[in-house]
Amino acid sequence: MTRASSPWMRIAPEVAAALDAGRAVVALESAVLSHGLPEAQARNLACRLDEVVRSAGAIPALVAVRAGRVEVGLDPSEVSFLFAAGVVKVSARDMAASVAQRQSGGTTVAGTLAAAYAAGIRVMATGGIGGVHIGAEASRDVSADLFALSRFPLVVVCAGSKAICDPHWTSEALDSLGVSVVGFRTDTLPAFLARSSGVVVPCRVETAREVAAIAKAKMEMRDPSALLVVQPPPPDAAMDEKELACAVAAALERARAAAVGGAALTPYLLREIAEVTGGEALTANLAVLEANVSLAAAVAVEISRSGRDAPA
Ligand code: PSU
Ligand code: MN
Repeated sequence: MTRASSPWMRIAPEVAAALDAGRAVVALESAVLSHGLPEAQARNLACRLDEVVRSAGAIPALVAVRAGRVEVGLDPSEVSFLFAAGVVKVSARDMAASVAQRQSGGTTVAGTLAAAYAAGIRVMATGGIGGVHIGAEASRDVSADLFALSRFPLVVVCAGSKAICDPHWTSEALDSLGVSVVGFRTDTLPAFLARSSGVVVPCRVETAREVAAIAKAKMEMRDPSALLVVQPPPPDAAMDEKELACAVAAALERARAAAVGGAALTPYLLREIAEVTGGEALTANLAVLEANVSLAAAVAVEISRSGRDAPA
């Protein structure tokens, strides 16, 4: 199959060539760059994640929307537009409008899944997915990431749902949506920056090859949903679960007092949590992203090795 760019989507030549040849490609989200981290860290992170994917033998495909075009495969040197004024956070619901209205934006997991699927990419990585928010009984705030995971058959590597979500409710929602969750060297759902939420995951694997085998089985069954691989943060960077919960509670309190809600809530809370923890959360966040991208690249390499003859 030849991957054609279109008026609304541009697939970088290197990514298109890799996909055509059945080589490993890893899609990366960009909302974490535009809305999740301070600019200096985000710029460094873009370079670092690019290197991590390449050193594992895969091709990175950073996804974002630039002036109304969905870019699949941005070079780290091209990310400046993500830090300009007016850059939006592009979730699944926002994709068409941001294209039609020529906006620029960082894509969330949901937005990235939609673009990566359209481009033919099988694997993506992120830090934490959006989930069912703490306080959702009143706010009804449930991330579109969960529904996107039920619609796009990619392997998605994460460290659970972001810190401001409830792991029990998020796990129940994934269950209801039929999303397969696999613990990578863990029996429980990680709590994003802390190693465990205590919520048991239904399946455990030890190697990237095992993940690839499950992904292949899902593909052969034409299962339309994602395979969510959850990996705990590296031990040396992981935060204490209680300390993290305290920082989240403090940040939520401040958000309530400042009446911040909707799509602006995550970026606000992340800033607050970084501040409350004196930067510890930021360091852990960067380590989590790097570890997840590394695992995603290893999985993509295994899939390309074993699955060239699998049905598309
Ligand atoms: N987790 C983080 N930082 C982030 C996000 C998650 O620690 O920036 C982003 C991801 O892009 C995720 C999105 O897909 O937040 C979910 O946003 P929402 O809850 O508005 O759907
Ligand atoms: Mn939300």
